[in-house]
Amino acid sequence: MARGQLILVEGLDRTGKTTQTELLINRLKPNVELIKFPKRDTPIGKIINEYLTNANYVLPDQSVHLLFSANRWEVKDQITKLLNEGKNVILDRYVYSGVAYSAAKETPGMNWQWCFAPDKGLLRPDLTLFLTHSDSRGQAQRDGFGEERYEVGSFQDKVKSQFETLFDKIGNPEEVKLLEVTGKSIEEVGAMVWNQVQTRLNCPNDEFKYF
Ligand code: T5A
Repeated sequence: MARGQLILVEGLDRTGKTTQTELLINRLKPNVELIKFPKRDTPIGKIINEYLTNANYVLPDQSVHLLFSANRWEVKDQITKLLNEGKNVILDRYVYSGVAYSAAKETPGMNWQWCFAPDKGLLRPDLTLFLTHSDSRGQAQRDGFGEERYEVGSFQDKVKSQFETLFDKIGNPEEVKLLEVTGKSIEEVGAMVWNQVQTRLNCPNDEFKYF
């Protein structure tokens, strides 16, 4: 049996990742599974959730970074099993978010290389869609923005810059597609996403690749 495809939807906060992954799941049902990172229902995920939602919860930047990475390693075998069973797996955030948000803090010693090191060996997606925008103020006006720790406009600009560095350094241009969402409706973004996913689904499945 051919393995499933690993498709990642990345982006800044409130760019519509969850909206788009849900649309994708509906299109690909029943042969699909969604995994959202951080996966907040695991023991490690519960600590991450507390950190993100409680501004008074103190953790060193290094510790929280390693927790986010450990949260991905917790689920690696589950993802591999699903793909081997022929299921397509949609990821909502993954390694690139892990590196970009931590490196954007500009904590001494935590450059992108340091942040990337613990994720080396995780499965590399067959397709990565990065939802990007040219105006962070537009995202800040969307429902819910500002409720969690990293949802601050100036920080989001640094995160965006880190994502761009990362795609340049560790992203394969054949696998990473940047989708500009500024001023586009949910349906318009959905059409761009589906176009890329359909193209990928028509490609033959090859060997697993790893970061
Ligand atoms: N993080 C994450 C790390 O620091 N390290 C890591 O390793 C990982 C994995 C939580 C935080 O954790 C950080 C990054 C984050 O700061 P999260 O749970 O994914 O990560 O949090 P959010 O990015 O905030 O994700 P959300 O799910 O809340 O936002 P989405 O998914 O980008 O946006 P979505 O789809 O929920 O849409 C937001 C609103 O916009 C509307 C929607 O209807 C909704 O109201 N919307 C649109 N409106 C107009 N036009 C469009 N095209 C729209 N698309 C959506």
